[in-house]
Amino acid sequence: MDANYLPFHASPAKPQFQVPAGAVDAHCHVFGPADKFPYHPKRKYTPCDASKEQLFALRDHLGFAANVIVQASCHGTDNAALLDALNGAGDLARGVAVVDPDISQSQLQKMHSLGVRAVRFNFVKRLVDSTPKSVFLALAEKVKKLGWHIVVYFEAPDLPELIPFLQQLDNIIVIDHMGRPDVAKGVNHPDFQRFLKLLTDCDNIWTKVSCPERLTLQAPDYSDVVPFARTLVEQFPDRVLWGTDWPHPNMKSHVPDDGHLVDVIPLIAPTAALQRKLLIDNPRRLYWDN
Ligand code: 0GY
Repeated sequence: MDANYLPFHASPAKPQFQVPAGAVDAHCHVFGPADKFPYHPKRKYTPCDASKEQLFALRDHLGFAANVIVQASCHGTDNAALLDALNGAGDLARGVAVVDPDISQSQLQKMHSLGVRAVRFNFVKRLVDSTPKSVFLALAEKVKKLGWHIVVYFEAPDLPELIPFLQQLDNIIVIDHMGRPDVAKGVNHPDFQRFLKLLTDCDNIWTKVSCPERLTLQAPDYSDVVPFARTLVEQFPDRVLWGTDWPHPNMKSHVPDDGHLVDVIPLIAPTAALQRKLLIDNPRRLYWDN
């Protein structure tokens, strides 16, 4: 693990908020263990190992019924750790892979049978070398045959440049971490209003109202992030997902307590109906009903 890397919380609190039965943690990762699933040679960071067993124990501790496990950049396009975790979880997990452009339909089909339902396009420059958009467009076409969607990760300053690309995709698109807004600017700033307009204009675009720990300027109090997530949940109740982002790679400010992250949910989804959509109906529709 990198010298300045902060390992995940060793003993997160039991949340005060009890998630409804069947709830899905729709954004989390497994890392290694490196002796079995080595990190990718081109990775930009080396994390602390975070095994499938540790993920499943956290799922149970927090009260979730299932996970969506997202391939992280430190494993590149080698999805072995992800597929191993999906295999170990059975019906209790689905996956988001990162794949090479020349992947065959039969390799994709095999991933599908293990629970993969999406590919991730990562535009965050500190995490990956850039990929031409034409390559991503071709991949999006390829996975459409399986009914897969696209998970997209970028940071707020990159949105204007990415909008035409996103509008060319007709798969369902899920944008990670609310497009990573600068919360100091407030929800009324043109940057976040641009993000809201994108979701208003394109009904195939969803987002994860996740990562207050990455976005806050006042850790470990996440109240500055709440208005952003709550606006999205209230305006687009059928197109939002929630996830812990365990094991929280590349945190610099603090180590989040996953129990406290769960306690943010009722602040961003204040009614039982909104909580049900966010935690059950939406992820089940996207990851389990196909
Ligand atoms: C996240 C966030 C990060 C890392 C990755 O693929 C990744 O390595 O997604 C990050 O550093 O912001 O979604 O887990």
